[in-house]
Amino acid sequence: MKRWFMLLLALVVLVAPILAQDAPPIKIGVAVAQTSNVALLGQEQVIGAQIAGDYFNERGGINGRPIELVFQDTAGDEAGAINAFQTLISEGVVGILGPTLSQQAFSADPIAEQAGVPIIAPSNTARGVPQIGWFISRISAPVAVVAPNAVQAALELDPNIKDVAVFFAQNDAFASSETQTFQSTVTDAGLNLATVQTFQTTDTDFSSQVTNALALNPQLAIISGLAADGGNLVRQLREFGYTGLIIGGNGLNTANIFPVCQALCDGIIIAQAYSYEADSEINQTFRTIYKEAQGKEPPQFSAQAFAGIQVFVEALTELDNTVGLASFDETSDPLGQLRHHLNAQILYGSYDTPLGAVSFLPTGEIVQEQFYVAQIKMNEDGQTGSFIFIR
Ligand code: 1QQ
Repeated sequence: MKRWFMLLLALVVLVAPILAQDAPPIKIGVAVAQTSNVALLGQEQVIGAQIAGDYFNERGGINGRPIELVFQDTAGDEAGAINAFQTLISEGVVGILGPTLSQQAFSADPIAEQAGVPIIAPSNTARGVPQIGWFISRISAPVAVVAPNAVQAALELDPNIKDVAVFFAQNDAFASSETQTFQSTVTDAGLNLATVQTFQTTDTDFSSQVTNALALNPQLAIISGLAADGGNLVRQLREFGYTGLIIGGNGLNTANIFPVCQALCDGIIIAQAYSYEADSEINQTFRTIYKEAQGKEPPQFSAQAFAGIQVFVEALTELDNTVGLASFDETSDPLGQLRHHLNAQILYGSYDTPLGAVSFLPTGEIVQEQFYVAQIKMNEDGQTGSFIFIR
């Protein structure tokens, strides 16, 4: 009896990986901005997700069963994100990494919630995103905890800061959320919030906002917008003669702003939810792969996308180890059941990612320990530069 059992066990152990390899790949959706102005941010997410897809498949995928990343461009608006989500959901993905903007998440996430599809937000940092529903989690720490670090760093660089000019894009949910955090951090630090200037993410001319603000002689300017508008605002602040420190929010957190503000990007301070210097094994592995492919240090948005795919892969693997992914095939709704249990597992697990050790609150909010601040250093050529960690 015992011998038979051992033989059977040996057979299962030997055959299961072979069967797993024959099983179709597990599809994970990636819905980020590959076109439009928002692609300045989304391109970095595509790269991070692709690195994760290759890396985890090389290591055997989900217990021998490969994953397939299904990319769907959201472009930069709500309609694009909704379309991408709907397409991926009907293609049978087990979950979706996306969208790029909080502004898009508030429209597209309710569709995933309704369909019962786990979402991991790679870069949705506005207040309220995880609260959209049970299926919505984020791997991108909220501006409320990340952004204040930039103000502290600015005060360390220039203790004489007293008057602050704040700028924000009022047509963007993230920028409107981030500016609230910046404004309360400024007043809580006993600084004078000299002026709050508004703009649109589609604006290219900021001369009236800049003129209004510079009339008040601020020593610190804080910008909450996206990459193209934010980069142009930085450029115009400098062109109009502003010499004080500039903090850029998360929307400016990419080397893709370098072509926009060029040499005038120099010195921008940006809080970070990731550092390529973090010395964990997984981060140094990710950093090496990224550097070999891209010839530069990995940025936050790539690291967050990698970490999001990693969470899907590790949660699926754990689910396979505990109940077995094949067991869902015996239910009346295999994909629906898998999606539901996958979401529960995502929330339950903890993950050693390039962002550090992360886990989730029951709401889907990320629990992350370490935050940083970087400052942009432009090279002599005025075209290339890097993010130097100052905190
Ligand atoms: C958000 C963001 C964006 C600026 C990241 C791409 O943080 O929309 O929430």
